Amino acid sequence: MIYSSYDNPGLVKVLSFLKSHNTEYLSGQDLSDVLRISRVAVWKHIKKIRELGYKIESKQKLGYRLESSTDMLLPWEISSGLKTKIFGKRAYYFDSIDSTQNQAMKMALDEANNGTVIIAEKQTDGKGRLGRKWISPKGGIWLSIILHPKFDISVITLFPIASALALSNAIEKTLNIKSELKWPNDITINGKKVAGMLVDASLESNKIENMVLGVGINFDVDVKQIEKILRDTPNFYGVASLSEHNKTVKPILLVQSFLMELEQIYNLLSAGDTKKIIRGWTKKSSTIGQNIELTTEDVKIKGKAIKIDYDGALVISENKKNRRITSGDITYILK
Ligand code: BT5
Repeated sequence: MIYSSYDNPGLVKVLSFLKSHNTEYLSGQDLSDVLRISRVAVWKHIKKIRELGYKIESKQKLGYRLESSTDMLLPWEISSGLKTKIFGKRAYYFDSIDSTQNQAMKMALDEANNGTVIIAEKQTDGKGRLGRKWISPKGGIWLSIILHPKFDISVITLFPIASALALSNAIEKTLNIKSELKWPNDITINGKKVAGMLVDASLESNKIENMVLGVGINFDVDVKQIEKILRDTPNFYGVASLSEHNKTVKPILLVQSFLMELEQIYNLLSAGDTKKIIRGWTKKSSTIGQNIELTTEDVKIKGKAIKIDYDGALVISENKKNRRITSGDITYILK
């Protein structure tokens, strides 16, 4: 099942009208008259809206009333009332997909898709960095955003770090949950991973042609089950789910808040204002000041994490010498 922002204009019209009049009952005839569609069409749309998980009460002689919204992250729910200029104005929803990242990368060539969101209920082949697996059952938020950035290639490595800050801010604002940022791209709660970021970019002659940000958020997942699958995988250090801390907020609110925070941070990056991002990240970071062991594809370094640089590189003091590292995984050495 796939839905896009362009599908179902009739359904969206009926739904919007029900939403804006949810304190009263509207008869099929009212809806047909106001929206200028046949009564049969109204009935078909109501049936479909219900199938999508919205609760609609119907009373004889009175008509229909929208009781509650759906939990599905449908395109029109993402864009509805979204206060961004570009991000999330277009969206595609998949009930199941191999990886939203693969799909987004295919669509990224088209400049018109700048800001488009691909979101899935579950992924059958979710990807982490360096070809790793990302476990993506139903209950999580798995999305990719297509971007045609204007910022300089020298700060591209800061982008996933900045995105993690945006998501952590959104989690705090909508769910009132405090999270930590673990270099490079992880978000943790009490030291366990609740979200991860991944950037795939297409570069040409030292310019960013297009870029896809992949974001995996454990919104309401079975932590124990995922931990069982992951125990022996690289960069595994425990799994957290937002639902362990707050069960009352709908996932759509987090998605929208994230898109707003991300657009703001993206605008800062585009304006070259990286200092604000670095300050914000450092404040929420669990990494800076820690004794760490950092593993990259070819080296292992032990030292103290000092700061992140203008491009997101981690500066580590090793035997009193500072080293700049741009990628890798870290573990904290607790003394
Ligand atoms: C990441 O990689 O953290 C990037 C995750 C990006 C996932 C999103 S979902 C939407 C989009 N579409 C995709 O196909 N991917 C993106 P990395 O830092 O390399 O971490 C990978 C490691 O995290 C794995 O080796 C596991 O140990 C662990 N892991 C896998 N699934 C997890 C989960 N659901 N929760 C917590 N940890 C997980």
